[in-house]
Amino acid sequence: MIDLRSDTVTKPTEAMRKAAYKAEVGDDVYGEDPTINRLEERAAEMLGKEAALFVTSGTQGNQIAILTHCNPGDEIILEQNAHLFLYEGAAMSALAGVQPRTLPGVRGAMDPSDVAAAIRSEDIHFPETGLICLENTHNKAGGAVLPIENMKTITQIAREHHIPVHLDGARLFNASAATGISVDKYAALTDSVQFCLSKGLGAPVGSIIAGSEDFIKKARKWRKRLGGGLRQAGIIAAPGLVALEEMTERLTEDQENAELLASGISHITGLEIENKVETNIVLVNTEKAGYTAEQFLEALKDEGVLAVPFGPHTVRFVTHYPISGKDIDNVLTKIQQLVNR
Ligand code: TLP
Repeated sequence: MIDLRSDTVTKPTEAMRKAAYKAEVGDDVYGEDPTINRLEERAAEMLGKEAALFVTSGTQGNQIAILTHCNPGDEIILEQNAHLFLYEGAAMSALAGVQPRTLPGVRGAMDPSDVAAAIRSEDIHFPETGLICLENTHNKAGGAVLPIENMKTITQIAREHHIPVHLDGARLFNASAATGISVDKYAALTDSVQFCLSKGLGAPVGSIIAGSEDFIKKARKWRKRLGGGLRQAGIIAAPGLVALEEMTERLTEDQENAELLASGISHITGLEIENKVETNIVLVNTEKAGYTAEQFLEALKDEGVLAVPFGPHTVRFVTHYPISGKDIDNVLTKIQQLVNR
């Protein structure tokens, strides 16, 4: 099987497994796990933030950020196809007691004037605008990179209104690989940031949230409240350190493979590429080939390729370690055979 369902399916490298085996550990609730401490320090340094916290998943990191920034009854402004809105089980409402205020986006980017207009004024009837969330790269928009100018304008508006901004940077390193803009430049624009170690960076588990010392101190307490206090978890943090040291540079390969896949598919009659491929995600429309997404995926599975549905006629492919150019050639041959049938 060639598994292009997500970059979450990556398996830890040899170096990660060795690092896990050898990791020095301690009780992290007491702040005594040296490996977790090193991972948090290194991540904070790379992002140019005062402090960082190792959390179990991107969802946990995003939700802890919301719980830390907001009060129950607040409203959060975010793009209408944000992962936080579509794919986190309404956790922001279930856990933090906040409501989402979604705005349309172009390739995941909200119009700054829409954001300004959506900020609540002082009125006894209104919720408070507690947070603005951005997502870079934007998953549902097909791995689109949020333009840094768009981020700057929105964060400027937020600052004028004293509203914090959180960045769901699950794939921030992919954005950085695509633009050459370092992750700390993106992170400098927002009060908090979450990125995943367990996607394209290949670690088996975990995400990082980063922000000010004060933010992370409160976030650490929220993680504990959620039952996310870790003990001798250096064994899962050690692969995260390897991910940061050894796996960021190679993300350009995933991008090249995504471009290769998109270019090949664009020559197959009946299939259309829906997104401008900027990072490691390719969205394919199957309607003109006479397939729903589910039918196409079923047939593709019989050919030995996995992907996921992203709409009634949209299929998402994600390239990741260790998928090679040769694998992509194989996938293209299989897709061609499927469409010929
Ligand atoms: N995305 C997963 C699925 O949940 C859809 C995927 O396969 O792409 N933010 C963004 C932008 C994400 O894409 C994801 C995961 C998360 C947050 C949540 O991360 P995890 O899965 O670690 O909770």
